[in-house]
Amino acid sequence: MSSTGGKQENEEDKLLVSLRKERGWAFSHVYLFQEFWWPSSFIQEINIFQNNFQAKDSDVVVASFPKSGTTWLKGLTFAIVNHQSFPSIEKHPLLTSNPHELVPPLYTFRGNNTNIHDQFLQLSNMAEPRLFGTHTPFHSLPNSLKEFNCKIVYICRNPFDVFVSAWSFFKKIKGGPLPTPSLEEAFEMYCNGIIEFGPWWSHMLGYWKESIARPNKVLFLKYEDLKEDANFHVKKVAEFLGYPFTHEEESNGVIESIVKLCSFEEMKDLDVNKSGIINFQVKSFENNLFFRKAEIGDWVNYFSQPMIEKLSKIIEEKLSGSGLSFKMK
Ligand code: PPS
Repeated sequence: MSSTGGKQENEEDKLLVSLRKERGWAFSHVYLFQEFWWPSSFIQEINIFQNNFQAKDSDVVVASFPKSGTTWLKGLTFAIVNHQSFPSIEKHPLLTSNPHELVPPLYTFRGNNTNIHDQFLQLSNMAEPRLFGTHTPFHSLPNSLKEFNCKIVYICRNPFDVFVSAWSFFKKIKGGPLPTPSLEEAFEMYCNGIIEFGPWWSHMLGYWKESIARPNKVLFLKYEDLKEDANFHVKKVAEFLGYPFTHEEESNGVIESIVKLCSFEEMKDLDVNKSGIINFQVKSFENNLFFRKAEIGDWVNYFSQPMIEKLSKIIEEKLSGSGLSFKMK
């Protein structure tokens, strides 16, 4: 790392060597660190952020397991929090920027050449409220984010569709030296919890339990519920985050226009999302890859009967007693 040079790199190497390692989906390897599977580039960031990131009470974090509706929720959250700054949908930043640009990932803020001190300075100078996205499991979040009064909105999706969405996505992106696992290989890995940021059940349960213990801190949403009644959930998110709509805004259709602006149909057809590219620290992605089918139940086109039985059993075992359940179709 540029800030501390060779000694730091040595420490990182030592840490990586000590961790259990498996083949990843998008990354050639993932490492078991703090009970979750991480690409190597995240592990050092996690450590540094856990101890040094300074949350602000006004911070808003959009958290998710990958392929659960992150792009959608980032768009909605940005539009909700800024609804008074951008009352005109015609000039809205979401028409020209992908939601991942407007709600940047917490850990990829640092460009390759920026040292950690400069990164934290940039973070502390960001305009408030700062909006961040993260796939970090709850228990690995920076301590201050967990302790301060800032808010976390988590989006969860049924594990069948998450699997298909993740496999379809990872298949399209250029990964490491190894080819993307086949559907069958990926399914075995998924059932063993081995996927970037997995196990998915621990990820979901971490935020689920926290949302029950601290409902003012963590709002737990389901992709399927959002699809069923987006207006209701946009209102709920706005109230939770402390940016409620006035009666006048409601009767002027502000909620409906935000829902429309962030709808899959509108977003996927924007130039920025058809041809733009987003550069994260570890990888670049074509924006169009974040928009595929956006259906509930597309998994039926990919799953054999034995796969259905196996994943259903895992969901039952892992989530049993938690109260967390999903609409599958
Ligand atoms: S990522 O890479 O983790 O940020 O991906 P994520 O955004 O979580 O998940 C991608 C899936 O979400 C669908 N999508 C949407 N659904 C509804 N509304 C909107 N606006 C929207 N934008 C993206 C996207 O199509 C992926 O789902 P699948 O099932 O693959 O189509």
